[in-house]
Amino acid sequence: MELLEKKIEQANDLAALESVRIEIFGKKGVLAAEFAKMREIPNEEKKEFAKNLNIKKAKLTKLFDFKKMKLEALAIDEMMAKEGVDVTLYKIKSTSGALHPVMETMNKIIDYFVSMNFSVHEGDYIEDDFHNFEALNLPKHHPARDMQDTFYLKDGFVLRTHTSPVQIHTMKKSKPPIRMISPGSVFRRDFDITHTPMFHQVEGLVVDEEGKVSFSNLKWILEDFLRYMFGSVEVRFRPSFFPFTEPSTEVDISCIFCEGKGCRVCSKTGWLEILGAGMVDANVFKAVGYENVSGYAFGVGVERLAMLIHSIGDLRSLFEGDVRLLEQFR
Ligand code: 2NM
Repeated sequence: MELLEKKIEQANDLAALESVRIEIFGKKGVLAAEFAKMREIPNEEKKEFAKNLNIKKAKLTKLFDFKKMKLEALAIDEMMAKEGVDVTLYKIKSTSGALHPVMETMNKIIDYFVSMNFSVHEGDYIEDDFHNFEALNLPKHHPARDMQDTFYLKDGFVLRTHTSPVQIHTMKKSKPPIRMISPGSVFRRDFDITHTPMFHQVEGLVVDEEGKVSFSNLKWILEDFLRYMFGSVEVRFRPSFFPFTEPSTEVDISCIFCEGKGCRVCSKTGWLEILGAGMVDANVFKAVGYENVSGYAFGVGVERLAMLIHSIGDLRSLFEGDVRLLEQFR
C-alpha cells in the first residue's frame, strides 16, 4: 500500500496522475481487487478487513485529491508563463457611446437646481387617480382625464401624465420647507409631429411658511435658470392658466435663432415658449393637508429644450433609436 502512495506522490503531471488513478481507483484497479477479496475472507474477519480497507481508501483518495489540485495549479502557472499577452496585436477600435441628448439636457437642468439646494425625487410611473389628478385640482370632468389623453390601467391606476404626483407624495410625506425637483418620464396618448406617447419633464416645487415664498422668487430663479441654459436671452412672463397654480404664467425666451427678429422656429414672433409655472393653488395644499403655507411650482419639457439647444427639427427622431442621431453628440 505504501507503494500506491508513492505512485501518487511521484506523478509529475496530470496525465501521469490519471494513469495512477485508473490503476488504483479504476474498475479493475488495486482497490477493486482488494474489495473483491471480501468474498474469500471468513465471516468473523470481514468486519475488520472492510474497516481497514475503507480507511486505506479514504487516505489514498485524500492524497490523490491534494496531488491533483497541486498539479492543476502548476499547469495553470505553466500556461500563464508560456502564453503571454501580445500587446502589439491589432485590436478592432471600439466606438464610444454618447449620452442621449434628452438625458444630457435633463442632467444639465438637474445640475442647476441641485446647485440651488433642490433635492431630487424620481417617483413611480404608475400613479392612482388621486395623486395624478384629484390632488392637483384636476376634477373629474377635466379634459386631461379624457380616455384620449391618458393611459388607463386596471383599478383606477394610470401612467403618470406629468411628474407632479411625485410632489404630491413628497408633500404628504414631509413638512415644509420643501425645495424639490422631480425629473422623469411621463406618458400621454399623443403621437404626431410634436408629441410622443412618452416624454420627459422636470418639475420643481418650493413650499415654506405663508409669505416666505413669493412670485418674485419664482421669477428670479426661472430667469437665472434660463440664462444658465441659453446664455444672455430676454425672458418674458405671460399670464396663463394651469389647474394646479394660481396665478399661472408661461415663460418665454427671446428666440435663440434670430435673436428676437422673427424666424421660422419662433413663427415670426421673436419668442420661444419654454416653461409653465405659478404659485401653487390653495386646493393643492388643501389636498395634502397643508395650512398657512405658500409655494411656487414650475414644469419644463425636456425634449423641447434638447431640440432647441441642438437644433433638432423633428421630435420623433429623438426616439427612433438611429445611432446616426447619437453619433452627432459624441
Ligand atoms: C407645470 C406648470 C405649473 C406644478 C405644480 C405642481 C404641484 F404639485 F406642486 F402642484 N407641480 N408642478 C406645475 C405648475 C407644473 O408644468 C408645466
